[in-house]
Parts: sequence; structure tokens; C-alpha cells
Amino acid sequence: MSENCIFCKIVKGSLPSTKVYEDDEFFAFKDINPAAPVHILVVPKAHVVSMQDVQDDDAPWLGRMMALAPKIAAENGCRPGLQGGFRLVINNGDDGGQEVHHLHLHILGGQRPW
Ligand code: DGP
Repeated sequence: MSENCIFCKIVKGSLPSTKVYEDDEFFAFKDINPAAPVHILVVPKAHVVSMQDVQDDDAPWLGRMMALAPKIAAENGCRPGLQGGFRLVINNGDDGGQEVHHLHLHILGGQRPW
């Protein structure tokens, strides 16, 4: 946990969010400023700043986070099959457009146009 991190506060429950999923490792909630009809953020509960901090031994939990994404997408209204789908985005650092410095996976979906 990092004292001043808003996503750590959301994970802890000291800042409100619309939770859609939680397990021992991950917490997922609706983006406050949705860019698509479905816009969910998945965060590791551990405070990791960005993919810039990731090492080889982070591969297992990163893999689990990626494997979780299609389940969360389907449970939250992303349509199945080739005509459905979703976009996965991780912004990293200022040049990557990251505003909140706690690694998070955006799941964006829903019928277009957005
Ligand atoms: P990024 O630019 O990748 O760091 O995206 C940060 C996202 O986090 C952005 O889409 C808005 C969202 N966000 C920021 N603050 C809050 C908050 O307090 N609650 C929720 N639910 N989402 C937030």
C-alpha cells in the first residue's frame, strides 16, 4: 500500500468505487470517467507503479490479470465473438499518458460508436 495512492485507497475501501470484481490479488471497478459503454479498471492490490517497474518474476501475476480480463469484460456487458470484444490498455508513465501511478488495466468495450 502507498499512503497517497487513490487506487490503494479504493482497494482498501477508504475511497468509494463501484466494485465489479475482487479476489486476493486483484480489484476491479468502474472508471469514474468512462471512455466507452463498458470501462473497467483492474488493479493489482499490491502497489505497483507501472509496467516500467515489472521484472521477470512478475510474469505469473501479470498473466493472471490478463486471463481475468475477458471474464470481467463478459460479466460487465462486453459482447462475445468477433462482432463483440473489448480493448485492453495499460498506460505507463507521463509519455504513456498515465495519470494514476498505480498499475491498472483498462477494459473498454460495448457496442460502437463509443
Ligand atoms: P490512466 O490515464 O491510464 O492513468 O487512467 C486513469 C483512469 O482512472 C482514468 O480513466 C480515470 C480513472 N480514475 C481516476 N480517479 C478515479 C477515481 O477516484 N475513481 C475511479 N473509479 N476512477 C478514477
